[in-house]
Amino acid sequence: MTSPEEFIAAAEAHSAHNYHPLPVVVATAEGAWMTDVAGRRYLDLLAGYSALNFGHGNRRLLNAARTQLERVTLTSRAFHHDRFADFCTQLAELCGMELVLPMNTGAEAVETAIKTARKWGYRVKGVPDGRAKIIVAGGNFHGRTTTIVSFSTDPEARADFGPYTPGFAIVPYGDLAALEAAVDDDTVAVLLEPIQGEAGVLVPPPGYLPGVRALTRNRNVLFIADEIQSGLGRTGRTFACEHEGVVPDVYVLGKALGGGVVPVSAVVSSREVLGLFRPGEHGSTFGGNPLACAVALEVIAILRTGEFQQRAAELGDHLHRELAPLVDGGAVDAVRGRGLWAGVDINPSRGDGRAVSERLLARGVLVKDTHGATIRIAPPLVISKEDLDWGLGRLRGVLGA
Ligand code: IF1
Repeated sequence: MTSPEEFIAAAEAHSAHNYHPLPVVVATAEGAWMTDVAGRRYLDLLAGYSALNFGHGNRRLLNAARTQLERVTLTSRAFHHDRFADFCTQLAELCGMELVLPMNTGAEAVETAIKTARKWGYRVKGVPDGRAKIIVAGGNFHGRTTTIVSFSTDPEARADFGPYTPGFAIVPYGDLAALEAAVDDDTVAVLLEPIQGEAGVLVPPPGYLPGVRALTRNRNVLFIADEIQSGLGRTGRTFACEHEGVVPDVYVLGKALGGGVVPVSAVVSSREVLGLFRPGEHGSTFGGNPLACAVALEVIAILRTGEFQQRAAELGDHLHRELAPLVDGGAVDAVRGRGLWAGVDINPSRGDGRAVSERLLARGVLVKDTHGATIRIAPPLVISKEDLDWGLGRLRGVLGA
């Protein structure tokens, strides 16, 4: 039998080292648990960065995929197929919007949203050609394409990838006055994560998102909400914007839209905005393919019940009640988040995020560190309270709390 070390050595010998994975080699997974090549089980508190909201091996999603695999998996958009209309109709309805432009990865959907906003700026708002400006927040993470990293504030994400795409302005996240000052006649959109994931699960100050909504409406600027990680149940609502009673002009969705089975992403907006595209102006070989639509239709059906949103809200309250005392005990400097999603800043006396992640790995729990001292907790929304408590017990143990 091949040992984990042999798998890892072979992977490192033949792949680019653009990741530094934890030393675990997963072979199978079910629900909130993964099993490695040696048969050891791990509680998954990362859920593929919220792509696996509905759990590993979700029966409904696998059955939808299995059925579609036997019918047709790809037609390209050169032809229609019989799952496309339902997918677009039902996703638009879930979002309370009119049109859908399907893509595959989150970054592709963000790039699509950027092109959409620019086109709207020139064709509807009347911004002079080439002058469109999009405002983003410091600490943002929207993907890794050269245009997206052009407006990243993370030196690691940007270094060596210039020259950078112009047309973006960066303001501090949560600072409404700075945003207001940055909006000018060439501004076509504000692009924000309603909760910043990579930055450490940063929830903006109450009133911020409603302020962004009012400002963008008053200044004829599109409000684009990147809900790729925060959306589709993670925070206890279908969309994180809902917690603040905000409906953006454009939703950017991904990750859990494909349930962790296939990459599915989409831009969802009004006819005024997405209706501007003409044939040949944008597209993707796999965007809106039959297999993606079949799985995403099942995701939408699951979300329509509200069951997972309710679970994430209730179990998320429990999660945050259990994490709060860690701050008082000195093991943790801060806890942030909403629903079944938390960013935990480890006190340096207990080690950095990577060290804590490795100690948790040794105790059967998988988390991911971000930016040194923070670990993210984002289990599949199917996790049981007992398993969540077991995982939190392991966290207390490795923190000496
Ligand atoms: C990796 C981070 C999280 C995202 C938001 C767009 C995208 C993402 C809000 C792009 C993707 C993933 C990428 C993944 C790790 C993970 C991540 F650490 F990179 F930043 F979740 F916080 N908007 N986030 O969170 O979507 O193109 O990846 O499908 O390893 O790069 P994508």
